[in-house]
Amino acid sequence: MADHPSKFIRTLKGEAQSTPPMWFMRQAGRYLPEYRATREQAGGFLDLCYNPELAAEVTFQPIRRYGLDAAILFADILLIPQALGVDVRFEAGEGPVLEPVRNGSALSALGERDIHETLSPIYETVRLVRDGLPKDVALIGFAGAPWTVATYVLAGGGVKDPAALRRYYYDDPDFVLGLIKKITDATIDYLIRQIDAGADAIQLFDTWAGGLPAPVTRTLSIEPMAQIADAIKAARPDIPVIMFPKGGFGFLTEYASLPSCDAVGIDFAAPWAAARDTVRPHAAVQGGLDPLLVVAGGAPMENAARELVETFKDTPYVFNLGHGFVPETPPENVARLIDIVRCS
Ligand code: 1CP
Repeated sequence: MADHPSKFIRTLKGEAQSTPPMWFMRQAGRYLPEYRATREQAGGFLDLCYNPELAAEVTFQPIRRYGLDAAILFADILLIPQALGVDVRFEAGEGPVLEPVRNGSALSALGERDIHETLSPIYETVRLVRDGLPKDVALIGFAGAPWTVATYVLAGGGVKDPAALRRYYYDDPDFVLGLIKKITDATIDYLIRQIDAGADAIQLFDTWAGGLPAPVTRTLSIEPMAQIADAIKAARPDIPVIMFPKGGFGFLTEYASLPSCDAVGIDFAAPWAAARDTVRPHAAVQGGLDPLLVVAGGAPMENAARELVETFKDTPYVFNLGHGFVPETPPENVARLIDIVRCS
């Protein structure tokens, strides 16, 4: 697909660019005043996710403001457990609260209902966004990787040390693998529907891939992500898959070498030149900039951005952060960052 209208998609397929394509994790979100206004209009965070017109609106906001190379569907990784029947709430200022699943009977109750009954508004958002975007701006669909989603389901919300939840796997591997399998199967169906509604690429977020012993990393992070990517490639072979295993630096070659992995997202702790040398020639690279540099702005941000572009010069590289924007990010620093990348 060397002739794809999107430079971002061509890069994921292995083409180096003179200026890297660019988008940002959490590019729609609380740092933007227009997002805060639309979220207010929607009611709660989940009301926003399930309202196709408003979710499409917040997906467009950073594209309108900055003219990026890709939009990312506005939704959340916790919609999958909700569609499987887990009670999910977002308390103001507190983050997600879930009804934990910790035993076989709670596990067997998951997925009794058709997940698409819950998720159909998301497919409508994808259609609205794809219809409204210029052809050269790609639309990224996404889901959480099964291990990251499982950490929220096991803990009943976000926790300080998600890697410690591996003890559930040591206590009862069949239970945890059963949970991972339900999440994996639902995620495959969900992502194929996103693609059919218009998503041009898929990103899997494994935010809590770090800090696990190597065999556990392979079993709980790499294998389920590989299964999802393989299933996507089997069903929709043209769609690139990006894997973002945050904290998984020691395993970048393993993720990158998976036959269905087109690109690997690197987090802000990854050493850039080493990431370039290990991931290439297996896959394209995305990301790496510390999101807190964009809070700071000025010379530290500008010098780091130039150095990042220079490190990945002449390789297929997508400019992005090493994790999402934080709410205190000044939007004008984002505009300056974009200028720096375009002029470097
Ligand atoms: O208050 C608000 O308005 C909600 C803040 C917010 C936003 C903007 C949440 C709650 N989710 C989102 C959107 C979101 N989440 C996107 C949309 C697109 C974009 O990037 O612009 C995406 C891709 C996600 C993915 C997501 N949700 C992840 C993986 C990526 C990451 O940031 O690590 C995770 C871990 C979540 C869970 C989640 N969603 C929201 C919160 C507060 C949390 C918990 C985070 C934690 O435990 O630290």
